[in-house]
Amino acid sequence: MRTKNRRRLWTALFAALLMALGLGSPVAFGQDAPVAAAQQVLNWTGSDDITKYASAPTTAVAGATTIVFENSAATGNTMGMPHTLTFDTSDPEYNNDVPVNILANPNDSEGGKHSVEVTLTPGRYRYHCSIPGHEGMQGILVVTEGGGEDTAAPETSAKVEGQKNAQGEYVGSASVSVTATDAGSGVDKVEYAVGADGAWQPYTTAVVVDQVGAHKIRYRAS
Ligand SMILES: [Cu+2]
Repeated sequence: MRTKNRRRLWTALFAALLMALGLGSPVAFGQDAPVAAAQQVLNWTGSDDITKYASAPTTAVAGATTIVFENSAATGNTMGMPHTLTFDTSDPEYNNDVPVNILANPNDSEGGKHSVEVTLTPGRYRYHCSIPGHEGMQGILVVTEGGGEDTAAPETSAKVEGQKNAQGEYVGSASVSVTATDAGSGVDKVEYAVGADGAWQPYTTAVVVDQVGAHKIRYRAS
């Protein structure tokens, strides 16, 4: 079983910008570390039926994946019958790079629930139950490209514009513009939030702040 963990492709960059209107402190901002998306989990289940899996995924995206196969009373197996989740690694028509072969029985040491870590690649995988007489338990899993190999967060920056007084404070109003670029897969979206706990909103145009006081504008891009 391969256990190589490829980091998922979606990354985000968070940053915050502090600005002062009328009274307050000078502009400052900081950045948090990129955040990786949760790993993909695929679930198969077995029951008393020897003609098909009780449930099985049909599609997935390429990359690090947890495969879970449960064959227990909870998934409809009341007879203590074993099943396997076996990926075909011999037919050249399908991907053969993930040698999953899980035998699960409601009465085994795991209570019939097993999981393995794999790395899926784009293409089609054929899986089946290898117990004699269970040939009907089979299917195809279609794996698509997971959005490229871009693991670098976008470059983001923010700029405050407006008229300032002698103390460096903005007078009347200030306009905050955010830019984001990404040399890899490109920028998916740019968002901003007003205040330390304001809701994230899509960024489309410069944000105008016209309330007196110190303001924190957060921004991020993925
Ligand atoms: Cu079976």
